[in-house]
Amino acid sequence: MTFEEYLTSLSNKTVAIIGIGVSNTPLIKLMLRRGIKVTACDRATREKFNNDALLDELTAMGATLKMGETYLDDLDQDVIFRSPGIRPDIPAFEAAKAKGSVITSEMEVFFHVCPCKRVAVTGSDGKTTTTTIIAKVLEKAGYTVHLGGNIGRPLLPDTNSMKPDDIAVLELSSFQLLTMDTSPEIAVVTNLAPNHLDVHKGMQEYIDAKKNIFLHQSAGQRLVLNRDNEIAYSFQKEAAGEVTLFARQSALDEGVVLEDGIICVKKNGIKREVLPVEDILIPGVHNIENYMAAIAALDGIVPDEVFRDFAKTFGGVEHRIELCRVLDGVKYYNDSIASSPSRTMAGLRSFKQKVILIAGGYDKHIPYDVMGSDLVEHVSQMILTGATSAQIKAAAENAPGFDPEQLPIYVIDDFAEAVKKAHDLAQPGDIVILSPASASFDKFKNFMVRGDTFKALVNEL
Ligand code: UMA
Repeated sequence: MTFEEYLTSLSNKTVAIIGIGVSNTPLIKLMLRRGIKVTACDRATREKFNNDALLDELTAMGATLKMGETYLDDLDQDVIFRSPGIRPDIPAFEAAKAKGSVITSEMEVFFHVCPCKRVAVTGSDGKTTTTTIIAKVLEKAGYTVHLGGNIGRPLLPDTNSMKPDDIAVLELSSFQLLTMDTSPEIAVVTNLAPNHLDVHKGMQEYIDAKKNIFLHQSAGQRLVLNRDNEIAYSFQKEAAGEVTLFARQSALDEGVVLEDGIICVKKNGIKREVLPVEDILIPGVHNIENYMAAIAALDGIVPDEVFRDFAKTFGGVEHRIELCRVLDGVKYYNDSIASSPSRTMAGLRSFKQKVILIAGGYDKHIPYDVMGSDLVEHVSQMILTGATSAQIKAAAENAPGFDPEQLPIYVIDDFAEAVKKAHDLAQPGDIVILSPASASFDKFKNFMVRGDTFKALVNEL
């Protein structure tokens, strides 16, 4: 089905769109422009939503708005789009389904109507950087690329401008994958570790959601898996497509490996050197893994030299170990994207020296003990701010080798004060990094606002 045919099929139907956020807003506008009857719903009250201009615009375009506590009451539209952050099995959706409504999402529909090949990346860590590398390398190789998904841009509204020879490159979250019944031509799983357990029913549901990235593939399609991550590797058993493994640590006879500091592709008994690690500008072993995943995804599609040229100049994605200022010999890094312990651990390990860490944030009910040893090993002073401060403090204090003299910990709830404290503590040559190991929602709208706030505060120092 084309997107046009899909839109036409909605012309005599009612549509509810739940969540007026990044995923859905462009879709709401497009449907209204096509004369489709849309009810746009959001749990935020008008006041809390804090964007009168948008709400007025939607109303002027013909939308019915349902805001606040009762936003899910009496859902009975023919088609209901949910935002990624809303579970598909909430009672309001179940009741609507029983009355005949179809529950779907922007991403599900996009997968059904996308006219070109799709490369999609999921995983707990490394998704955005890997997705960005894949998209930019494909562009350098001459493809027209549409980059979107969890990275922050919905692609469905742009479907009509896509050509069959283009490539859509998508970052997919577990929330988006939860109900997906289609898989991309090339699927990449970077790694899996506990995350989002505040929304998912448990680790198993999180893993099962991720599997939808490849379960609906067919023979000949490609699945890229991380051999070093046991959960990701276990997906091989259920793969319908052809599996390409990558491994920074494990030995492999076939796949993408790291040997003598060079990322190599081993295929049919022949080894090809693709990318020397010293050519990779962005720091950290996790970024070597991100390149390995991208090379596995695009092997045979993009010439090796494109990877080599690209890696030398690509400085990374905003909010991901982003160098934001050098002041009085102190380097300030914004790693606001690090919303889980594993992410912060990867960030800490990418520096050769100990760092001054600012961490803490919204509590997703995930374990923090895992990061204790990394804190002791890689952090010289720690400033904790936000809801998870106590858990992170305990993780450090309970770790083997913890010494309060070697790792002083300051708990400062006010974010701006925490940044000032880091500045007061830092000496020339030091590194200060915001890498919260927690989501941002206790104090900020999202990790981007948190990162922008950090950068603004650092620039005011
Ligand atoms: N809302 C409700 N009811 C709810 C939950 C939310 O009405 O139960 C409303 C909110 O008030 C808000 C709107 O829904 O006004 C949308 O909020 P949202 O944040 O859930 O969704 P979007 O703004 O559409 O953003 C989503 C992703 N957010 C989540 O999955 C939580 C964005 O990823 C993504 O970039 C965007 O779609 C485009 O695809 C963010 C994220 O944090 C960056 N993702 C998680 C991660 O990467 O770890 C999964």
